[in-house]
Amino acid sequence: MADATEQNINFSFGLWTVGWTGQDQFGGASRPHLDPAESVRKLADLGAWGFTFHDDDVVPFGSDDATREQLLGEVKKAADETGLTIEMVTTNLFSHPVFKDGGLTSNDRGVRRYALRKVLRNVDLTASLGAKTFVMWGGREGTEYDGAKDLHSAHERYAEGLDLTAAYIKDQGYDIKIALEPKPNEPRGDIFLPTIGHALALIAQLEHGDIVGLNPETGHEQMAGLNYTHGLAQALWAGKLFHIDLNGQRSIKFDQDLVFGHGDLLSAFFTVDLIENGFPNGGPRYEGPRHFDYKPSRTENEVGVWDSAKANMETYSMLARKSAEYRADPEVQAAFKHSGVFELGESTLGAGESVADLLADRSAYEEFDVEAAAERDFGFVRLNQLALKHLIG
Ligand code: ASC
Ligand code: MN
Ligand code: MN
Ligand code: MN
Repeated sequence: MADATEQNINFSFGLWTVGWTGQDQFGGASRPHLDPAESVRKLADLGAWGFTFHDDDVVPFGSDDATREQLLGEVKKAADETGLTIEMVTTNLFSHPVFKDGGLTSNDRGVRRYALRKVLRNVDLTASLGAKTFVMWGGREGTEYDGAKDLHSAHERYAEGLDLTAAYIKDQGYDIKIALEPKPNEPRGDIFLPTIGHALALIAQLEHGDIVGLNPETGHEQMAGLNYTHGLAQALWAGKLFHIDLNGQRSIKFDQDLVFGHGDLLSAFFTVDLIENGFPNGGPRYEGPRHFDYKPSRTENEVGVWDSAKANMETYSMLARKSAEYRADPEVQAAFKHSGVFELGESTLGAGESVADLLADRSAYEEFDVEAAAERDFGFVRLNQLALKHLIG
């Protein structure tokens, strides 16, 4: 796609996205199966830079080793021929009924050991393909009933599984980072690590948390009523934004996995603004691929599959251009200044100032004119309207 190439944006897609056949809770597939290697070629034609997959997207669960080698070989060949980068690999610990009570946190110890073996096998695969990110979405890690698990043990086992995986990566000398993907619910009633914040808190408790970070998905945060851009910001601030899953979601309901921007468009604008332009006062930047994890709606046939894949890149590219213009607009910069956006970048205590100095500073409290300060107009509405004008004006 001209736009993606022009702006040199590294767009990437999960093979399970375009490959989704439309099977849902209430009905069977509405589209035929797509050959993964063919999808790679098609994504390359559309202007994508890379792709990702779950083991089971390419190699059906239970395949023998020869079949596995053959099917992986076909996808590798497609990657080589098209120049597409395999940037991330992930493990399916959710489809087979053996994982119905979870993988790393199943009450069944045999299932946990099996899940860990499946994960480690895919860590080896990730390394052999040269991918740098290993995503772990614990979709079945959770409960429907609060009494179904010892919830303390569940967190112990989750941490154990993650630390063992991270330690294995280090022991093997692999250049791979783990990215955890939070989701509040679906398919479980309540999933462990429901939000970015929960995942960050768990990572901080790990022994090998230095190579464990996040892969936040737009819709997963929005399903919890949370602000995706704020979540990305906190993950960046913590040095933990390793990967992203971009898509669209219309408020708190089932996981829609819409095209990026087809949910909350203004939120998508600010997501792109953060990713492409960084924080107004500088700071850490997201350097990874612009990865889409969406589902072409069940109403579409193969035409709609590729139209929707293109729509993700097109929407992102349009928002990238519009957010660049927004930042470059002198009126916006003046509005930032008026609103105190730059002022928030200044530390609250002055250079060399101590708490004792603050306590001694009468102008900070005793003589501070709270009434005058309370009268300040921050101009946030005007600033937001400027964003809207750049977005749709
Ligand atoms: C993933 C991931 C998800 C789920 C979902 C599977 O690996 O990031 O959000 O699996 O896409 O349908
Ligand atoms: Mn989703
Ligand atoms: Mn998902
Ligand atoms: Mn996802």
